[in-house]
Amino acid sequence: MTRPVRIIGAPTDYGANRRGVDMGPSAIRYGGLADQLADAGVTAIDDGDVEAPPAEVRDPDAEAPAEGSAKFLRETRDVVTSLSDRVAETLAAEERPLVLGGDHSVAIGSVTGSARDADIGLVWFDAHGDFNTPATSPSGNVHGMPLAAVLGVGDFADTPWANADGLREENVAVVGLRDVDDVERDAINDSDVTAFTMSDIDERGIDAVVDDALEVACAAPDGIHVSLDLDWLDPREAPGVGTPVRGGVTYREAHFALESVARTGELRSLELVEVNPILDEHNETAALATELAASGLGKRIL
Ligand code: 5AB
Ligand code: MN
Ligand code: MN
Ligand code: MN
Repeated sequence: MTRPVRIIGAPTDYGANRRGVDMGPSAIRYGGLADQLADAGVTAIDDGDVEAPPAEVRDPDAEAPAEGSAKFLRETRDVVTSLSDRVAETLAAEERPLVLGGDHSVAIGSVTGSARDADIGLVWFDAHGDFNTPATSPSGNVHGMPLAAVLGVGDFADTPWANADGLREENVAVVGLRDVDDVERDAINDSDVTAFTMSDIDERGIDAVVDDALEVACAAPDGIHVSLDLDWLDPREAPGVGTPVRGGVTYREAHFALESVARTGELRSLELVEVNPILDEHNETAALATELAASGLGKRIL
């Protein structure tokens, strides 16, 4: 782990219904990120946040979009475009981006930036598939669409700013699914993405499932991006998220998974998303996110 880590905050809530997720970057910093990274032996530089004006300032009329659309898509485009540049510049400087969300729509920026001039793999730890498109989304919330967006699924084929150049479905693994919409399910099954449900983890254990997911992603030549939605964990461990779903992974399973990521030596970029301090209990979800980042970045116990 010689590459310095560059922390980039993306304080958005455009993609989610529940306000407060835009305070995620400060909550994660306040939750002890610098100490955790120092503990992991990582040199970290905090680059501050990309600009993301509050939703009210940007587009007061966008709360009620027409059916079959996506809320705040223009605002999302502006933020993820600058995030994408920051991530790509960080990698060009031989540093490793650590992106702090923000709602999960920020992944469009992280992944497109990481996959610029590189063929990368992607591991998506999440309760949800995030495989909706504006046409299929039941909510219009873009945080339910970023995986489809970066892969150019459906309407997103015509949305170049959202598509990741160097990412193929064959190198994408989703882990921990337990809440998937009907049309989304068909789209995932029709794709070449490899998806593991919580039942797969129940049946085979976290180690076998994460090994398989990492094998899929690490088949790409230029390293992997890991996108960690905190709702991947059980809400008892991670209450501070906007869309909690019972039956998630435990504290230890999550650490083990991130430790497995570190062991591959292939981690190219990492992001922590969907931490909502308004819904959290004493900032524990943010603190947990910092711990998991340390595990992913190679914190050693012995
Ligand atoms: B998250 C839902 N599928 O599209 C939708 O937290 C939920 O980034 C999306 O995983 C959850 O609105 C998005 C119902
Ligand atoms: Mn989720
Ligand atoms: Mn998500
Ligand atoms: Mn969520």
